[in-house]
Amino acid sequence: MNRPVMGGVAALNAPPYIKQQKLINWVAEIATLTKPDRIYWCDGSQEEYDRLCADMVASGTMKKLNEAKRPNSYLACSDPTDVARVEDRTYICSTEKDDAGPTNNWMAPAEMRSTLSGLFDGCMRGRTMYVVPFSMGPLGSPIAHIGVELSDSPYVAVNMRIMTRMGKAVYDVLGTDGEFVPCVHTVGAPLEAGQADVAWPCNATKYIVHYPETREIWSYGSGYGGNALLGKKCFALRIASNMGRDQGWLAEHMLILGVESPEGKKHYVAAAFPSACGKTNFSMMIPPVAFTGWKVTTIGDDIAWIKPGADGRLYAINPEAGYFGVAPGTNRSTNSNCMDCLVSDTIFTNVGLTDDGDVWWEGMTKEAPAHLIDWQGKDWTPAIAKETGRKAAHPNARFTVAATQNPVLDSAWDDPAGVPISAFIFGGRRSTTVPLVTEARNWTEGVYMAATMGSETTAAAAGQMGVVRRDPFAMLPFMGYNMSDYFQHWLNMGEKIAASAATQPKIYCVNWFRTDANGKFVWPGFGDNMRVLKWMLDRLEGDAGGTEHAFGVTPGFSDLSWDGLEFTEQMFDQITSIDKDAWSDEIKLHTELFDKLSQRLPQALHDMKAALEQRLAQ
Ligand code: SAT
Ligand code: MN
Repeated sequence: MNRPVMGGVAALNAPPYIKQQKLINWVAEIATLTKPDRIYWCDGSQEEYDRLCADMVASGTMKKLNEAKRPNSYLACSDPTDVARVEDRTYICSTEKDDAGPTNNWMAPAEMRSTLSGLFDGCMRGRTMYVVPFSMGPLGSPIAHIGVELSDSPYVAVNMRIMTRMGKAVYDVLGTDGEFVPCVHTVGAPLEAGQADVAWPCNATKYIVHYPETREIWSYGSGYGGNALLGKKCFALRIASNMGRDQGWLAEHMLILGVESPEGKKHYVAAAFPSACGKTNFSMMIPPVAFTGWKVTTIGDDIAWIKPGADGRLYAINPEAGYFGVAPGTNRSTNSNCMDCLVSDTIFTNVGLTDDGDVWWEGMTKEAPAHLIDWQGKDWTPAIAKETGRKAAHPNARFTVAATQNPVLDSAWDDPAGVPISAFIFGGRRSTTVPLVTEARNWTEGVYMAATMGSETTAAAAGQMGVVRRDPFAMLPFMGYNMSDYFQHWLNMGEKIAASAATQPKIYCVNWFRTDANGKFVWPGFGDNMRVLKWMLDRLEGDAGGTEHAFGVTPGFSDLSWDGLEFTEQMFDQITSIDKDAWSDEIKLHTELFDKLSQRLPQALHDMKAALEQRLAQ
């Protein structure tokens, strides 16, 4: 094979519009280490996107969907061993182990660098290294930050174009000496000369590594989602949480939505839920028919960067530009706005391919197609599914789609100044114990609620599903430093707002997922979550009732609006009752968490827990 090499290193050919020598030197250095056959500098154009997709169709990585049914859309199916984030392979490599804290995997930076230099040596052989410049947040915004990802996966390059502001214009913002977070990614599957490629190259060995002090990301062996699209969890949460701690702002696993009353009063709220617990659905919610005149609009569906403004209030931006959402369960009744997003220009990953060249996943339509090719490339029929339990789509199958396709995109979504946050919502997936909604009586009580939140695990991460684990702030897999220091950072932020002229946002804890004796969800969820959201807004305005109990304020049946929904007081009781025995067990789990985090846990949270225990004992 004739390779365009210069002295054993692929020709750099940096485009003339790149003015930063440090960046060019870094690309050269990584190319020398990883030894790709070619270097390709992404410009972010539509032409480039179409070309890379066409190349991947030719190589078998993607299939083009039926143009008449789903224009300009593709399906990629991953290796069955590479389908979700790998939390046990994710590392925070701070100099001091205690700075990563007891909830993170840690390795000394020098040791990790030596492990990785072996793995990355020649890892891109036979492949192209894509140089992917991207901005998290509106280009040039004072809140935005820039990254450059070097990846040997064209799938990553095209997904990054949807998920971030990716392309040539980023270099103008960078100029000659602007800062960027260097992100190196490889699927870890070099090709020998003449060796045929596979549809989804990856490696059984995986490392997702962060150096928080030098703000670097190195990812090895996976091509999937948060493991590979490094702007998302790696940068916008793990690295950015470090920046936020140092610079006085917050990087959170939160959707941001706008909600406007019929009278035209508008609030923005940010809501944290673990992966695959409905953030995308909540952020695009369609209020029930009876809520005439209420409007919900989306700023973001997964990540929020939140900074104090000159007036003391907290202002949030969505650092992303697209949605990488869970496909299964998405349909016209659960999230019609999302279905509208997906009508064209979408990359689907690990869903089923119908006989007419369209996609299908569990829950998309009431009736399944009579036949399709499942995400693993096998024949699938409802009868086969019944017999074998095999799914058409992997439970963590995803769509990648631009925010601009969202019919309820908020007009301020791209505003570099961000939007003011009136309330924070924290939610877990709990079949028992935790009531539908609770309002914290003060900031510290809210931080306690968020810190002790538990949730049943989902398919978004490799590992067992459905086990309750503590997931503080829905950040457990995404925290870039010591969790206790992060709690302290939240307490500090609250104090800062209190010391300003602004009012602190209210803090709520919700649970849409309580089940009945048959294991069925009692709460209808989705659009009906508007009923809970309205109660919160009414509370903000000071005109909704609620009852105080051991750990906050919860609405009574008559405090919520039930127009257009048959929901009995007895059902309401099922999802709001506070069972003393269950709570005594729950507190034991708080104790377990606090024991684990004891080294740096803020005293305010110990005190809050002691007070709670006392109230529960009464
Ligand atoms: O794969 S991702 O990390 O992007 C999805 C998620 O877990 O939220
Ligand atoms: Mn997420």
